[in-house]
Amino acid sequence: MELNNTIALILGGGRGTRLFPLTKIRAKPAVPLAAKYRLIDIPISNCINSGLNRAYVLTQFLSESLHRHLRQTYTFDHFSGGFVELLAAQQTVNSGTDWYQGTADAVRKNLVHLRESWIKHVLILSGDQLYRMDFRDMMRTHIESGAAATIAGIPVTRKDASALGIMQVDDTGRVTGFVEKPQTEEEIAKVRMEPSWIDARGIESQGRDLLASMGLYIFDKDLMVDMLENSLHSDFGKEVFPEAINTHKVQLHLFDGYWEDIGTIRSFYEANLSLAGKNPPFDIRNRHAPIYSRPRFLPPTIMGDAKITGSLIADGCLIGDNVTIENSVIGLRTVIGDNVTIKDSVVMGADFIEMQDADCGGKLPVGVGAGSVIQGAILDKNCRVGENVRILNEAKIDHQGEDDDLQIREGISIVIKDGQIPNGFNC
Ligand code: ADQ
Ligand code: ADP
Repeated sequence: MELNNTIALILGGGRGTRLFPLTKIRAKPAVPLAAKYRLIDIPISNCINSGLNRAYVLTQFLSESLHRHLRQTYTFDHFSGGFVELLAAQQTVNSGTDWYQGTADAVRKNLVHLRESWIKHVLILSGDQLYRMDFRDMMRTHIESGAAATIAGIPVTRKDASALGIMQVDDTGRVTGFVEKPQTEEEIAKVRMEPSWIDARGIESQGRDLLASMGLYIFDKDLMVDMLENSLHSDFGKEVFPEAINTHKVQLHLFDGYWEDIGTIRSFYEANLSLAGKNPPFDIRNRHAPIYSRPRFLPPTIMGDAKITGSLIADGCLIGDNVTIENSVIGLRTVIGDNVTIKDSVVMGADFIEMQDADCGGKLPVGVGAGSVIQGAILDKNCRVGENVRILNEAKIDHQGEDDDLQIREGISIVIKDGQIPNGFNC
């Protein structure tokens, strides 16, 4: 099933509050993931691996580093017609002064880019999920069912239901009911499925009696344009989709692989760490469907006498002696001094290699200083953590001062990008 009359619109993030402070000074798609990627690499890689090489990324802010990342990573041979382009809310034509209100509004303000007649289908993707999907399968479901819109769905338990859109479908897979983020048992009861329906489709339900929307949609372009132009809907999940199931045929595309929404600090942290073990639920070493990122010319990691277990270590790192790294993700160009212990942490690394004799202008050197112990933390890029620092959050206190270099959110200590933690600091 070719996707040559389809365009992908990747929703790159609204206000970015749930991932704050990682989104404090960057657009959400540019948030580093799994030691050497960025969030946006996941949906774009899925597109490319599905033979779809025309995508727009919708974000709030025109971010120079995101722009550069996309430009330097996703360049296509000009005979292929492929492109990945950033559309930033602050730049839209006729968008007035109000920036994106919600996902539907973000797409509405960019309809001008969908005018070309070769575009028959629009694939709407989220920019903050970790999964691998061949969108050709989804398109097959869409075409074979003759639906006007198709939505990807995954079986979930009640525990997960309150953060997701939950669908009910008939025997043919046509969506007949939908509740966005049900909070009560009554709401859930309205859209509950018989587990046997899921089992009959070759997927073991294992106690999962709900079908969650993955926030991935294929729309016939004309329907989508019509719905957006003739309504004030601001959100796909809350408004466009519920209306579509009443007025058109909307089909479920059932999926049962690994899929995680990584739009909150905790889910982002846990998804990163889940990749670090021996048998990760999401395989970054899949040669048939690789995850792409910007090619870099980095030296190999240089390691002293270190003990590393269940961790990902990216290129260009410098790791000292008597270092212990356990269940952690160590990003590009990370510098770790002697006698350091890092456990259950995501260290994003640095944007540059700081020379050993560099004059840091009074700042501490970039990286984690000798003798420090870091546990349960996210260290954003270019952090300067001093010597004998202890970041353990033993008291389990949340501390959310927006401008502070160290913040604790959802129980996770976060050192913000370019943050500095003085020698001997203990938290
Ligand atoms: P949410 O993820 O809560 O639920 P939403 O906040 O609308 O929905 O975000 C969807 C995607 O769009 C995210 O990737 C987000 O970053 C991005 N986004 C949000 N506002 C944006 C804006 N103004 N401009 C550009 N991008 C924006 C949705 C569905 C649920 C479904 C879950 C699955 O509404 O039904 O279950 O996704 O994760
Ligand atoms: P990575 O993806 O390798 O972490 P980035 O794309 O974020 O790297 O770039 C890291 C830093 O390097 C940027 O903040 C910027 O200062 C610098 N940089 C990278 N590429 C360029 C470029 N083409 N021109 C200018 N500066 C660049």
